[in-house]
Amino acid sequence: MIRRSARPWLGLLLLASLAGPAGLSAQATHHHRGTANVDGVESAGEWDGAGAGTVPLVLPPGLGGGTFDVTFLLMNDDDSLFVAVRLPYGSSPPFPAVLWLGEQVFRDGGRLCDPLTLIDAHQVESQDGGSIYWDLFEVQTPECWRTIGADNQNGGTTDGWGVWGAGGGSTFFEIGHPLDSDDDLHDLSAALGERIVVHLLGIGCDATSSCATPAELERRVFLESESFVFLGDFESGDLAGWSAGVPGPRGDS
Ligand SMILES: [Ca+2]
Ligand SMILES: [Ca+2]
Repeated sequence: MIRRSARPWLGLLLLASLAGPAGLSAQATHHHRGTANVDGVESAGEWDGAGAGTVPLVLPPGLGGGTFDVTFLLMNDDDSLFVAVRLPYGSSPPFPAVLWLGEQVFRDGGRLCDPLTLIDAHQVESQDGGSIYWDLFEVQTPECWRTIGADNQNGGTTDGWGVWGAGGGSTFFEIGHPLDSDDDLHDLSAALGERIVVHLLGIGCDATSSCATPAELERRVFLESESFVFLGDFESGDLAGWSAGVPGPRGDS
């Protein structure tokens, strides 16, 4: 029997504590286009069109410890946004230890603590061999105190999919969700011309609830014309640095 944990709250609290401004470094913008099969398997060519960002992850002692570089992947098609990460732990840990990929998306250039920023959050967890997917909903208050809960417990619906799979000594996590669902109150529901922020977290927590140092990455995403999304490859920083630029051809990297 798979035991659900209260991990979404822990994950989102960690996101809140870890997020913060970093140096703004403008780089070229590119399309990152593709459709993932959200099955926990990194199939040949599946993520070739994705944008990528590599950051360090430290696993806690109960998961073997060690520091690893992990790579987050992001891409979209006309309907959905897809994210993925491969974590350096080869099996699903026993309860209460857990591995997960978390994603938060903010509309209209919102930031984590901006008042009334609607945050659509998704999380897929590996625990006891089970795959647990959450579609979560948050609203910032002026005090940066968030209301957090599952969409389907707050009058909404669960959108998207999240699945992990193990093999070759590592575990691959994939999430896909609509760019614009019918659940406007709780979901991203982003329109062309808007800018969004994608904040990603890859994490392993052992049975002592030690989570060591999660991998964390933030990307700004521009929803451009003709249903293309392309990433402004900036780390977090001053929103004044946003610029759409001119997208390159599909497959540019
Ligand atoms: Ca896949
Ligand atoms: Ca939803």
